Amino acid sequence: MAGNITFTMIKPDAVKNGHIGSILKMITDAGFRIVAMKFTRMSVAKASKFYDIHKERPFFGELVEFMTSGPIVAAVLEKENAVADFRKLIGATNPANAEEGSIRKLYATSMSENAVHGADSDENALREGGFHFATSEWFDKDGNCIG
Ligand code: 3AN
Repeated sequence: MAGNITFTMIKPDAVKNGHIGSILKMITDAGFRIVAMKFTRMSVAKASKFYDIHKERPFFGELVEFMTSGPIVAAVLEKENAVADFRKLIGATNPANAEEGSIRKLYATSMSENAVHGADSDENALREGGFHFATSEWFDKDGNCIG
């Protein structure tokens, strides 16, 4: 499956603003299949570990605070060329630079409250998917558990 997998989170701002359904529709309309999905709220410890790669960045504290401020939808998605195609669908990190029709253009309000996360490499997609889901929670297109 590597190469065809990405990992996403619908962030607390988009959840709070009632955009879960619209964002999931954009994702599935774009041809992504849901492999694993859950509605959950991350603890500070879990979010800090998830964003460990950014721990030296000046916005790390703000990022962890925001990502733990409410529930998120976490999901593993499958599609050919998943990571790149999903990054295109969500648009630039800063919504001011996000392309017309992208998820962030429609639903993000700032650099930190930017509605969705998308993994930035095949390796990180698998690492992040594995971080949030046991293999028993991953399903193939026939509905069979992968783990
Ligand atoms: P992306 O999510 O587009 O891959 P990254 O990996 O550069 O962007 O940053 C991870 C997350 O950190 C972003 N989604 C955003 O929520 C937050 N972030 C990035 N840059 C900033 C910034 N300058 N100020 C506040 N938050 C930021």
